[in-house]
Amino acid sequence: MHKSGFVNIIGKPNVGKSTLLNALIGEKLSIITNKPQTTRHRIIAIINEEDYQVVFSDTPGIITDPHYKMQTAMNSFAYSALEDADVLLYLTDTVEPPEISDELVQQLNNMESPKILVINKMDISNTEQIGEIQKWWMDKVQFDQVCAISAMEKVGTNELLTLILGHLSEGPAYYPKDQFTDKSERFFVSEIIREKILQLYHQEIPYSCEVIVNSFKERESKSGPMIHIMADIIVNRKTQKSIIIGKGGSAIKKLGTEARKDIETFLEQKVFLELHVKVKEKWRDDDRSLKSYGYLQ
Ligand SMILES: Nc1nc2c(ncn2[C@@H]2O[C@H](COP(=O)(O)OP(=O)(O)OP(=O)(O)O)[C@@H](O)[C@H]2O)c(=O)[nH]1
Ligand SMILES: [Mg+2]
Repeated sequence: MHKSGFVNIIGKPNVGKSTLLNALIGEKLSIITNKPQTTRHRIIAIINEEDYQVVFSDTPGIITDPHYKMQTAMNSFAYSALEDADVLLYLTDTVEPPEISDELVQQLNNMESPKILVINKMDISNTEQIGEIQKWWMDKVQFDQVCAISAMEKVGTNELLTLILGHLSEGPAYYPKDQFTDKSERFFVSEIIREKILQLYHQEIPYSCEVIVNSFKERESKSGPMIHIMADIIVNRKTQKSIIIGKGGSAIKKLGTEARKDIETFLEQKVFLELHVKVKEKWRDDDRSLKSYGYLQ
């Protein structure tokens, strides 16, 4: 018998959804930072085995109070994961006080598919905190199962996978068995650059940036084949452009070096990375920009 299904991870920003996705598939696919709203798209990652295919979705953290159209689009990606889940993983942690809208409670309780409450970051929580969080959630939502894990330390993640497989029913492979994501190499390259922006810059800067890879070419160099990548960093205001660049170009140089190293690891190839900064005022509220950056259809 061949089993398959869509297993969708949702939850508030920063609870560790992307860390869990990567732990489940055993690869660094989704970017992870200690800043909320790191993930902006729905990203599919597939586990392919002879007798099953699990299609996981990582989603943006649900934003309670979206300020920009971009954030509304991010929420739509998260909510879309409620619609096609064969199994839903609702991820939470014990770090931030629990919070959920009545609307989402209702949506969760109306779902027919099994839903598992996953309490993450058990490495930094005690039993009492986990018990309290579990009680708070179980009073609101009728979860089928609860489990505590540490996605970062991969504790409890194998047991979670076993639980998930137990919920999957007989079905065909939805994707070719050699495919492990729905996103392109260009997408992951732009995500790696964005991850470095989130790590290296402060306050509003990372949230004002978008990264677009506009050229990706294999070339011969003296030291062998090399991928030449050109990417634009879009910022919201002129002042942000000079912050990204830094004094004498020092900040963007550091960004380029760090991003290139991780891109080389990801692509397993030598990379030449060229970054350009462009200003596009209020792009986060501009339909045309949002469309061309993949936030709107
Ligand atoms: N201590 C601890 N930290 C964790 C664990 N899992 C994730 N983190 C940290 O929590 C932070 C957020 O992790 P992400 O995986 O980016 O969280 P996310 O839910 O995908 O966040 P958004 O994409 O912003 O919605 C990072 O600093 C992670 O290292 C865990 O099990 N234990
Ligand atoms: Mg994420």
